[in-house]
Amino acid sequence: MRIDILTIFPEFFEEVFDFGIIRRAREAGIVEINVTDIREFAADKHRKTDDRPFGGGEGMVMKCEPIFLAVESLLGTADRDGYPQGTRVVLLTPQGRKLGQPIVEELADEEGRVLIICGRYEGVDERVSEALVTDEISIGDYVLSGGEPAAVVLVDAMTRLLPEALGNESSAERESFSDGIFDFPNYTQPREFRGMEVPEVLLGGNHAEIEAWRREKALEKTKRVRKDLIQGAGD
Ligand code: 6GU
Repeated sequence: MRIDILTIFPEFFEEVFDFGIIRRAREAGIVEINVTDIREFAADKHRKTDDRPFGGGEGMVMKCEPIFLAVESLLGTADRDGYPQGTRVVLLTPQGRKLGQPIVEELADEEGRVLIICGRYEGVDERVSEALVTDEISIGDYVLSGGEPAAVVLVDAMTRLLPEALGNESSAERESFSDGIFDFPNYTQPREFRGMEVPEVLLGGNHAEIEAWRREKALEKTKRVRKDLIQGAGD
């Protein structure tokens, strides 16, 4: 799939996608990640990308024109009804739907294309939402200074769902939230560290017993930490 990030801070993304699964997926051509500097599309000589809000008030608002021009240059149109098939334009904003695995699954499409517009906290001219954006997304109920950290979160979550992105195919299935509860606790060498022992059951090689123990531990912790996830989760 192809992902475009539109930002006024392109340098923010310089190395962040050069590690681990995302790096491997890029090298394998599973995902192409492009960063576009919105400032390059600012028409005036000062390359202004924000301005004071009509009606007054605190803070600055991101101007619509540079964003329209950037989207137009990438998609050939600034009308969301005219986008090529399989194209989504996401605005990252605290005023969006809250990101969860179902939205990630909806957006992660090997054949698809996602443009991610990183809003600044103070706001984005509403005409961007009216004409360009197909999905307004927030990554949670807390305040970020801008959408850039959220873009990293979204790109990571999408990329690891793409076919062939994970070396070990089954791990995407097994991990937390694909079945609605936490992952089970893991241990590796050494068997004893500073007096802390690895649970006996994991050393025994009884796979049915290990499976049952893992399920129990995963459920137990999910109930304790995230009761809201339990309703309807598995057996
Ligand atoms: Cl996507 N943007 C900002 N500015 N703050 C957020 C957010 C996004 N998601 C949670 N908080």
